[in-house]
Amino acid sequence: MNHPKFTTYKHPLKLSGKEMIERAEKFTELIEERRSVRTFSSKAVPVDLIKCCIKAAGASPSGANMQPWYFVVVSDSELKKKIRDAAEAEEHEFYHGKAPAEWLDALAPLGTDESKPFLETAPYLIVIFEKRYVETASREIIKYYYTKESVGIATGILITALHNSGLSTLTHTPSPMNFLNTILNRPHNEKPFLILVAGYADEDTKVPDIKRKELEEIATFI
Ligand code: IYR
Repeated sequence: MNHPKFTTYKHPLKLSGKEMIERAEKFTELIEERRSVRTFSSKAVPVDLIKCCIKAAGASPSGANMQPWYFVVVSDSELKKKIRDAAEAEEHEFYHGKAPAEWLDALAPLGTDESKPFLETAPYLIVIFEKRYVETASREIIKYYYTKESVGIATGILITALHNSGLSTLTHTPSPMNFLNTILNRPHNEKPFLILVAGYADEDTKVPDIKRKELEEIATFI
């Protein structure tokens, strides 16, 4: 057994109570303005911005610190087209037979259908993979823990980091998504988690008029 090694930790911020609340309110105001968008501008986004936000996502907590995430940043038009074609084929199945009526009813306010032009318009498709285990050189399988939870948290931080830098995103999950392993040449131990479409929201972007739940509906203080 390896003995754990510890180093001193101090939170980087040292704020007064007033500063803390001001900072929290400012952040909440900003993140409350986050919306998923389905129309993107093709305006270029510097790849360094995406790299920086992925670094932020890589600082997420994870089960046994296994960091079970992998990000493939797709900007190549041919690859984006391949992903769009494969995703639209799955979505066609979904909207024309696979999805139960209740699911289609729940989606109706969003106005979605099988057409996914944003998969080609947006400058980046960040394909997020969940590593469920790794195989060592000696073919030993090392299991990772809480991979879905960990990758979900990392995705949340990535969405937040992108929004914080002025970009919009869409979490997109055509199902099944195994075509992503083929197109992006990723190994079997990686399961596609979602496609995070990222770029500037188009000037004429419209979003459904939906409301967020009130604090009282989502939290209890006991
Ligand atoms: N994957 C489909 C359907 C869809 C499902 C959910 I849950 C959404 O929140 C939105 C869409 C699509 O992308 O159209």
